Amino acid sequence: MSNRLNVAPNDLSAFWMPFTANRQFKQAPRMLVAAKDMHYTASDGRKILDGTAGLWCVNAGHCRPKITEAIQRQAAELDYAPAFQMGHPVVFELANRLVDIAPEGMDHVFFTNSGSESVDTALKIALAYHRVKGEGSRFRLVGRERGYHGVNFGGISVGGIVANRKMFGTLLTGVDHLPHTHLPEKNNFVRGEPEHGADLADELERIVALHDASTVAAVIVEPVAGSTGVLIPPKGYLKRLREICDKHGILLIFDEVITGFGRLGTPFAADYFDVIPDIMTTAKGVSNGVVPMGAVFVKKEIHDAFMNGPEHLIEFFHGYTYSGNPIASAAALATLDTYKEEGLLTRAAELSEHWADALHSLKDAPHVIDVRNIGLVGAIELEPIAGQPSKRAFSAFVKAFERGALIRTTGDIIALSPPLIITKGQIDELVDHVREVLTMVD
Ligand code: PXG
Repeated sequence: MSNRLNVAPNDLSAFWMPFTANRQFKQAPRMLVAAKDMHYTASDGRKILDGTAGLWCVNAGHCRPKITEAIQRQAAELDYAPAFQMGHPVVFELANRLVDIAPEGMDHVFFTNSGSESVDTALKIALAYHRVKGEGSRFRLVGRERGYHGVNFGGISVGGIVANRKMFGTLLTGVDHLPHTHLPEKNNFVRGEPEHGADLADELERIVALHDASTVAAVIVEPVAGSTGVLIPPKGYLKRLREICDKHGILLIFDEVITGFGRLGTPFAADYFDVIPDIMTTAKGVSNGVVPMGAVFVKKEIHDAFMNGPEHLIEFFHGYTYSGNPIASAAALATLDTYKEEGLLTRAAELSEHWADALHSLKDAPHVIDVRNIGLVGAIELEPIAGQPSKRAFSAFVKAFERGALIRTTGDIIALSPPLIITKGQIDELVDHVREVLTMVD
């Protein structure tokens, strides 16, 4: 039996931290204790410039008063309402407000609590949609190498990150993967969308030819792959995927968990690339990361296909205890208000030239082998230390934190995605931090 009284409040051992080198972290913890706008406060009182919007989610910046007040008000008024066979007004208002800013034709929203749940929800909607239409033979799902679609079983099955998959058995069956689109030898140091690689979308034709279109339900891709190091789609690639899906009756799912809510300078990446998917998964920025929430957008035809059976029967056997939770919904409504009042869903477009100039000024910094950018996302790829992948970038991350900037690394890639309220001066400051730590690392 544990003796709780003997456990110091700052004992770090009980918490098994997610996606973290637990033992290393606990020897030298990096603790955040407060946040405001563009900055965190570390436990030693230092201000840390947030170069990553938390984990790509705090698009409106930290502790914004409107959002804080909305959560406080909602918690005092209606804390929780059952999500099944019951409703509350805030979530209906939120769904309408989301549809208002969604790409044309995406008229319905299914709520979840995270990106991972949004992805698994979208995959289930796709499979069930074909079945209710009498095309139940369409059971195959197609993802992409280097794709990240969260950590639930559906998401890791269509995802393309080896470390996230290899420990977990057979995963979903009937899944194929498109090749990733990262072609550094052809596209390095390009600003925005790269020229080469649109033809990689034609690999979908090969997969369809192998299995027959009548077995393929859906293709899921991140419009811009975030987690695996900001892989920007080659010019024309997403349009080509859309055409091939249309030709074969396959649903196209965009995973906009990172790209949604203004990251590219448009409300969604679908707007940026002018390619409208059939289903769109979101999370993170929908509630500014403050209260967990995810939202899956679907086209009217997909939703309506479910609405055909007897009216007293549940149409879709899926949902979460916290789907559309009142407090998360209130946080999301206040988030949308903040985005609107401050023009944040398009602000990245105004900043993107300055952002690109600042990032590409790192071209000649030590170890840099590529720089990529789009909207307010950027990546600086470093030459790995021979035999020790990830080490150089991770030590840049630690040094940046010590010097007062939060950056994110994946492998030997530094990924940057600041809150959309960042100023030009703060962009320069963030990039100066990166330049400086690159001179300090091995
Ligand atoms: N899809 C995409 C495209 C994502 O980026 C998820 C799904 C899963 O979301 P949840 O809310 O279940 O974590 C994500 C999450 C990183 C990083 O550093 C990226 C994510 C999460 C944590 C870290 O790149 N993306």
